[in-house]
This record gives sequence, structure tokens and C-alpha cells, in this order.
Amino acid sequence: GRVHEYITGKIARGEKLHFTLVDPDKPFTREGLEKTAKLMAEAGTDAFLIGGSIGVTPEEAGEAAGVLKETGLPVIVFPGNINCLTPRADAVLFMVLMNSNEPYYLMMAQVAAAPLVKKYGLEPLPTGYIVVYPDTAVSHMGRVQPIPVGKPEVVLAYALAGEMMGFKYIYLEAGSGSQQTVPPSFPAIVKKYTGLVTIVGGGIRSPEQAREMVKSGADVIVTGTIVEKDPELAVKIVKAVKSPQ
Ligand code: 1GP
Repeated sequence: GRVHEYITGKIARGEKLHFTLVDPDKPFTREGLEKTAKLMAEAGTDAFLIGGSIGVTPEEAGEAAGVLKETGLPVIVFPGNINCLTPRADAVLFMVLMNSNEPYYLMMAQVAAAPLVKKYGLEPLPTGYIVVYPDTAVSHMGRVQPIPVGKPEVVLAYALAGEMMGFKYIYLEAGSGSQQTVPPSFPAIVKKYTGLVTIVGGGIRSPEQAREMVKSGADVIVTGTIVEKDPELAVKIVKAVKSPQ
């Protein structure tokens, strides 16, 4: 697992990581994406995620992966569904949407995806995915049962279950474009009681929010929307993650 070693090696050296999310369904030109990728790579982002909840074609995912790989950084599929898989990426967050009410997202998407992941030679990164809030595209598509914000022990129970089932990553998701981030108490409790790589994303729009999240215990911060809307601010967020002091 080269990508897994890359990520866990950095964490073992005391680094915090930043992943840049690119949604290939959003209109992008090759030049625009190249420019953004270069900017984020120079700022110090550690990897690119590609994916979205709705409308991504395998061709678009492949095209985006091709451009992003030119930076030399790992490209990881963050699949809303099996349509996001592309052999041009390096790895895939092989996820279970743990708080979904829908059998498809609990097991059948993974069953449908597994032969493709194998054929494509993608490195699977076993990930428990938890979507906190009810009013986002991902929570709608995934038929999510929201997590009560005042109950970090609920998130911990999911994380422990995931760890006991062999997951290596937990992704605490507010939802892309969310008005609020996940409560910092969530990564804090997961970090305290599990050995999972803790990824936090959704609604992070300022260096302060990113810094608060890494100080709470998040290993990896993901930003997507802000990279599209305000790349200069996204650069500041990367810098805050990479040197949180
Ligand atoms: C969404 O966690 C990611 O899956 C990023 O969210 O677009 O709000 O940064 P934003």
C-alpha cells in the first residue's frame, strides 16, 4: 500500500495532512484545473481527492485524475458511487457509509465496486464514512441517519466498530458546502480512543477552523468548495494545517 504508507508515514512523523477535493462534475477546463492543482501542490497539500455525490462520469473522473497526477501527488478516488472509479487514480477511499439506512451504501456499492477496484489496480484505503448533518447532497443521496451534535460518544461507537472491523480510516463529514463544520469534539474523541487515521471535511472555510480541527485531533483536513471559490484562501488553509502553531 504505497498511498497508505505515504499517509501514515507523514502522520508518524508528526505531520498534519491536507487533501484537496476536486469534484469532476463541476465545470472545469484543463488549464483551470492544472493551475489550481499547481497552486495547491505548491502550498503544500498532501494529496488530491476526486469525487462527488451526483453527476460524475467515469470519463470526467479519469480526465481530472490525469491532470492532478501531473503534480506528482497521490490521487485518491473519494467515490459518491461506483461511477467515480477510474484506473487513472492511485487509490480509493474504500468506504462504508456507516450511518446510512440504505443497504446499497452499507454493502452493495462495495460489492459492485470491488471487482472494478481490483481490475483497475487501485489501492483500497478501508474507510468508515460518517455523515453528520441531514441537509446536504451526500446525506440525501446516502439516506443518512444524522449524528446528534452534542453526542460525540455516538461517533466514537461508530469509529470503534469500524476499527474492530478492520477499517484504517474514519472520515467525519459535514457535507460539501455545509454551513457548519463537524463539531471538533468528534475528531477529539475518535483520536483519543482509536488508532484510526481521522479525516475531517465539509464546511471548512477559514485557517482558524482548520487549525481548530487539527488541534482537536484530526489527522487530515479536506477542503473542496473553498478551493473552487477562493483559491488564495485555500492556500492559507493548507498553510494553517501544515504549521498549526
Ligand atoms: C466534502 O468534505 C468534503 O465531501 C469537502 O467539503 O466542499 O465544504 O470543503 P467542502
